[in-house]
Amino acid sequence: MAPSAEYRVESDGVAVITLSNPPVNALHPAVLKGLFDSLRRAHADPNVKAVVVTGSGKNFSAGFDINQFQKQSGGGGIDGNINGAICEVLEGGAKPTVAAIQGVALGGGLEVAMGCNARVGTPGCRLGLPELQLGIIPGFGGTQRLPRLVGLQQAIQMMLTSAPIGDKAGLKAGLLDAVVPQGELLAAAKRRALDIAAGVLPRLQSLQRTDRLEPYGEATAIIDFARAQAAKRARHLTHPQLCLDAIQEGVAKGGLAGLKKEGEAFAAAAALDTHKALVHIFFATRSTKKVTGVTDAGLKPRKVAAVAVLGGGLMGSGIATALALAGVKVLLKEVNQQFLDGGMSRIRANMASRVKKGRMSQAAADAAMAKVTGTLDYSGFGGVDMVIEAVIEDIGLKQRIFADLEASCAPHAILATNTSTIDIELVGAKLKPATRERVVGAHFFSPAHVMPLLEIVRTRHTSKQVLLDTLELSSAIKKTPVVVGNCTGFAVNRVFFPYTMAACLLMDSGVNPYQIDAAIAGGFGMPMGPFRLSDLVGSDIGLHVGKNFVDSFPQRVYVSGIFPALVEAKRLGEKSGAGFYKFDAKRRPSPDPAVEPFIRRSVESAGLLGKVFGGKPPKLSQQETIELLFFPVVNEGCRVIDEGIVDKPADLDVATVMAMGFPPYRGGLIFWADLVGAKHIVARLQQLAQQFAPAGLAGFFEPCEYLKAAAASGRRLSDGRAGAASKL
Ligand code: 3H9
Repeated sequence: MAPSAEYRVESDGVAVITLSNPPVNALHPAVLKGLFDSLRRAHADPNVKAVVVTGSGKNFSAGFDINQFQKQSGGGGIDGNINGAICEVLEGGAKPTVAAIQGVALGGGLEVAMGCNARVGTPGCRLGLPELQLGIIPGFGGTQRLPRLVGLQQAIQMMLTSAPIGDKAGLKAGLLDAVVPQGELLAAAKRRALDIAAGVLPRLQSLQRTDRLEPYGEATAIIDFARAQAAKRARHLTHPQLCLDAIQEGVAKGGLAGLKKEGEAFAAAAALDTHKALVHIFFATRSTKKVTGVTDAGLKPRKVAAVAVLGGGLMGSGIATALALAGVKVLLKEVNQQFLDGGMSRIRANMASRVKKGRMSQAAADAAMAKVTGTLDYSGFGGVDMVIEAVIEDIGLKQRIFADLEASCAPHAILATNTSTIDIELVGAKLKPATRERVVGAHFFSPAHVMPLLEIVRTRHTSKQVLLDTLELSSAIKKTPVVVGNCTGFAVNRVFFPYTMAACLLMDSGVNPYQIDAAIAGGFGMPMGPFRLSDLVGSDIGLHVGKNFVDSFPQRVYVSGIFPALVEAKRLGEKSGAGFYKFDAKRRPSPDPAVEPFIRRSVESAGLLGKVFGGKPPKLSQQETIELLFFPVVNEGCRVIDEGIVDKPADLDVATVMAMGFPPYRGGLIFWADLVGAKHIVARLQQLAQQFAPAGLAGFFEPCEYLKAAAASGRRLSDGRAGAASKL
């Protein structure tokens, strides 16, 4: 159905304009033009007394069509003349207007509704201005109308957090004038519109209102506070400040001046790379569900209603929690009663923590908990649709378990392993060929009930149906899936192994690890630096996982002496109270002088200072530190693309953002690398390879063929490799 705004005049003299662009009635230019033309028609028609604007299907509108931002530069080719005029015509045209809101009214959708003289909502509707999460600011007058409808304090909160509010909060705030059941929406909106036309109700124009705005002094203080908060929370981002500029102008000089400033600030934000990166992440996150050859193969996903989880440790209990929260029946198996009790209480604690944080009610937590049953044997396994094995990383044990599963489960049941280090084909190696088709990796990230990513690892034998069903399950449990090929570390851990290694290489060259962490966290925007991350993961785990990469890719690894030394001294990180940092009782980190002798010995045994730097520790700028750590990561990411481990480069962007906290406003690893430019990355890696060659470490930096080819041809790394043989 082509995007449009449908127009009809009903017998009571109300013109109903329906925004129509399924599934969310995004405001495509054709919808906006349709709305504008319909409004002019209604205002000019003497038989029309009032106007109701609504949306087709389940939603009012999710705002401006974000696809347009990708098609055209500088804010999506927005027609400022029409768009500026729409709200003017809605608000102050010849006939009063009322918005009838069901589902979502977000961004431009809510701005259209705020342009109307009144708003009627339905239970469950969601209202918000989430433009900032796309790197822009509201551009249809939202920065001016929302503060005038709900007050500055709440309006700023809604814009800066991008979080929508529901019908009850909307009514309380004054954003909605009434909430009625869905079946009565249109009638209620029409009644209100006719009452306004008849003068029974006042015709309010939100841009003119001053009753909800805080007095000037208070308003200025609120804006100042918001500026400081935004600068602290998002120090790399300028668009929140641009949004506040527009709000401030409106407060100081009135709504019309504010609208003008909003237009300028919108254009400035839309020109930033941040906007392009965040729009890229918006679509990339939704496209990971579409896997070439799987989701387009004409198969129907089967519902996974019951799942057995093997192992109630940290991962197993987290996975069980995620499943139960989504209403999936869970059978949790452990080897003895004590371990089973431990697993069940971990799940209970996960639920309790959500209740405590106000993220769910006690009743909902109880209902979710009731979905979980404990067991010590395989007797109930014949009734499950899927098993997720989350026992310790021991290949012999896993193979024995999978043989038991082959015997105990129904022939359709998916047999998944949550291993992060073991070759999935080896796990299923001893099974019958038909069973091997049902074996897949379901790699959750810890804590599994919190982290949003699920790496679905396919082997050469995994069937398309099994992948499709696992994709379906991931949607059901609200995880973003990324289907990847089977290799050491799969996609995420493999791409990031050079990160910790490069950090250690710098430290072993004499650079202070806390300085490195500061450059990567504060400087680049990662949630924490590599040494702080190592303390979180545990140096024992890091050492164990690192060995896999040393075995798999010996030509491009750096092995520091620091990890074996820390493990031997039981400096395992946060869990043991000290690692690179020391931790207080509340697990807050601070630099630890006691780690210095370990670092000194590691520097001495590495010998890099003498071999590479002539005895003088290098003085690296923040930018040089970022490049030294991230360019080897980009290099490995390019290998992963080249080998067809991911379906498309954008999947790697989503995976790095969701699993590693790579800043979304940089667009993910490969998007960021394209902004930096393959040419620069290759030149720098070659220079580093040369510099570290005397220490036998040229291979660690040597750029791969994919990267070099992109640098030579000018192709973007995110274009993927033409004609690449996919492993998927
Ligand atoms: C704006 O309004 C700027 C203005 O201030 C002024 C400009 C001058 N456009 O997420 P889902 C698609 S900026 C185009 O899977 P859910 C989405 O890609 C906009 N497409 O479902 C997906 O397509 P596909 C401010 C959109 O139920 C399909 O709809 N608005 C848009 O989990 C279903 O989406 C926002 O930032 C759009 N605006 O969540 C709201 N929205 O099936 C962004 C969605 O092909 N949207 N699509 O993959 C959302 O937050 C969620 O999509 C929503 C539905 C809550 C609406």
